[in-house]
Amino acid sequence: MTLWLPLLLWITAAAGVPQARAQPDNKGFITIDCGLSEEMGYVDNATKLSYTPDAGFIDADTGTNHIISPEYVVPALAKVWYSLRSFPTGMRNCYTLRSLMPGLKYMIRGRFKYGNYDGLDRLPVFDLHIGANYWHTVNITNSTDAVFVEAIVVVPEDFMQVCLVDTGGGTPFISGLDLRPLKRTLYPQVTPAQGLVLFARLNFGPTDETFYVRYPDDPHDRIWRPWGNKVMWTEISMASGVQNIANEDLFEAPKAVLKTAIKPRNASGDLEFTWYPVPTPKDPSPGYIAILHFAELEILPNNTVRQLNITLNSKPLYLYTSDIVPDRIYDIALYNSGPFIRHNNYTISINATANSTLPPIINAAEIFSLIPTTNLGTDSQDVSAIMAIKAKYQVKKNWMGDPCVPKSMAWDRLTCSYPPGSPPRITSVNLSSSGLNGDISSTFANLKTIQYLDLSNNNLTGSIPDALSQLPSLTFLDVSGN
Ligand SMILES: *[C@@H]1O[C@H](CO)[C@@H](O)[C@H](O)[C@H]1NC(C)=O
Ligand SMILES: *[C@@H]1O[C@H](CO)[C@@H](O)[C@H](O)[C@H]1NC(C)=O
Ligand SMILES: *[C@@H]1O[C@H](CO)[C@@H](O)[C@H](O)[C@H]1NC(C)=O
Ligand SMILES: *[C@@H]1O[C@H](CO)[C@@H](O)[C@H](O)[C@H]1NC(C)=O
Ligand SMILES: *[C@@H]1O[C@H](CO)[C@@H](O)[C@H](O)[C@H]1NC(C)=O
Ligand SMILES: *[C@@H]1O[C@H](CO)[C@@H](O)[C@H](O)[C@H]1NC(C)=O
Ligand SMILES: *[C@@H]1O[C@H](CO)[C@@H](O)[C@H](O)[C@H]1NC(C)=O
Ligand SMILES: *[C@@H]1O[C@H](CO)[C@@H](O)[C@H](O)[C@H]1NC(C)=O
Ligand SMILES: *[C@@H]1O[C@H](CO)[C@@H](O)[C@H](O)[C@H]1NC(C)=O
Ligand SMILES: *[C@@H]1O[C@H](CO)[C@@H](O)[C@H](O)[C@H]1NC(C)=O
Ligand SMILES: *[C@H]1O[C@@H](CO)[C@H](O)[C@@H](O)[C@@H]1NC(C)=O
Repeated sequence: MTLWLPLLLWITAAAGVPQARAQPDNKGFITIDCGLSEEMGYVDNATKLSYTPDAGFIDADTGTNHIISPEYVVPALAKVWYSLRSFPTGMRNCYTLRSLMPGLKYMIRGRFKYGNYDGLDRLPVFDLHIGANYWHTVNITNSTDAVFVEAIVVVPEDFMQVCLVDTGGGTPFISGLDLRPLKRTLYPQVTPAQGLVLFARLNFGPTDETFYVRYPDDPHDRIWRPWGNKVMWTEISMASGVQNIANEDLFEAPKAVLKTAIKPRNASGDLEFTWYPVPTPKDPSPGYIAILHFAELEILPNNTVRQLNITLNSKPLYLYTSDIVPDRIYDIALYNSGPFIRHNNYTISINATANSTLPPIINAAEIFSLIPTTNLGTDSQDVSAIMAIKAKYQVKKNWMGDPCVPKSMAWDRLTCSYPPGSPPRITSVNLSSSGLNGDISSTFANLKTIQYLDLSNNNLTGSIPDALSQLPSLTFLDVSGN
């Protein structure tokens, strides 16, 4: 029997108690409550994680704060869902998360609950980008839904930008943003060139079907959705669960998730899950990977054996997986490294083998689609320089996100070069008649490939920094009218 997988994740958790906190915590977690008007953060009652207001992660005067309509506020709703920030102006608006470890893997998670905050009852569709790369299209289909969007990516720099992109489908908004560092060994499918976007993360068989496992039961703070179907499946659980996580465990499914499983009600039945691929603007048929977790929870009588045959659309799912025997000590995690062959629909079947005397089981599953993360951001020295210039002169314009990428959203008044295979460079800056005040920043000289610099007709004072004369490519400099 087949069960269709859900596309969205819903969650409600207990409310929080206010408390001050404005820094990433000692676990490296950044947990942002977007649109929170209070200056202080607070501690979430359910997870004991500190939520921070979003003001420190976004340019001043960017977007507007709102709260959801009262009819969407229910007693169990966590505080993070009450407020949100919307972005009625600008094609691209970005959050910047700083003090990261370049080259490390991070899980990034946005949350979205529309709750008719604008009184217009108009459900938006918009895109999310991570730095220079497309991440996901957020398609809000119900005002009540609490939508999570998650990716696991390698962060190339010491910062990460998460951008909301207006694609003409209504005003982008965001309720919360979470960043979690991950051990390098986890999720080997994630490379500098490829990220994972969460499709489903399921905890099979918990008796309490409202219980989402997350931090602290999962030290990585993944959110595991309870999933069962009492008509087709029955639950198995073992109080102690599997004993431990193997050293070389690549996915570290938490014990709280592994200690429950499902098996078919009919002892000669199977377990099947089906999903349709969800097309994206960049990829009509994205590739998928699945990670399946198996651990034996029953004490098996002598002369019995539980042996699984796992198939995808009736073909062996992974190499050597036609005779998997779940272990009582360790989680067996089966996974593919590259995407499945593209299909119109995907059905994973977990059957008992002919030799098996017991029905199949499964404890947990994660399914992801793949996104390329190959778009290079602008040269990091150029980015630091232009960010410093933006900050010094408080340039407004559309100066948000990566300066040169994507080309269609490159910053006004900048010109970039796009050398093949290496990061884009800034080649001209034209800030004429832009109301600039103060001295001419020597930071302009950190734009090493700049050819044109037009600062005419501003209120700049002082002398022209010497360093500008050292720039090898600078052929045009206009400081007249200052
Ligand atoms: C926090 O959780 C505790 C224990 O679950 C509960 O007694 C308390 O009422 C909660 N506080 C708030 C503000 O929700
Ligand atoms: C958003 O979801 C609705 C309902 O599922 C669908 O009809 C629509 O095509 C989707 N829009 C986009 C842009 O994906
Ligand atoms: C939105 O979701 C709620 C709760 O799941 C449901 O009661 C309601 O019917 C849904 N509305 C629409 C328009 O689908
Ligand atoms: C159990 O499954 C077998 C094989 O699919 C089927 O023949 C049998 O009728 C099923 N039994 C029940 C009680 O549904
Ligand atoms: C199962 O086998 C073990 C070792 O072969 C034996 O010690 C034990 O008594 C057997 N249990 C039963 C219930 O037959
Ligand atoms: C799944 O894909 C197969 C092969 O393309 C097709 O025959 C089948 O009808 C599809 N099933 C569903 C439920 O869409
Ligand atoms: C597993 O299932 C496949 C597809 O149904 C079948 O070809 C294969 O023989 C099965 N293997 C075992 C050990 O049952
Ligand atoms: C099934 O049992 C037979 C007989 O014991 C054995 O030859 C065969 O290798 C077993 N198959 C698997 C997949 O374990
Ligand atoms: C800079 O922009 C101004 C106004 O758009 C324009 O008049 C001027 O020619 C530009 N300078 C350069 C060097 O392109
Ligand atoms: C320079 O500053 C003066 C007074 O502060 C102002 O009147 C003038 O418009 C400014 N000029 C430019 C080009 O911004
Ligand atoms: C389990 O495997 C799939 C795919 O090979 C078959 O379609 C199912 O019929 C099978 N289920 C059982 C109970 O044998």
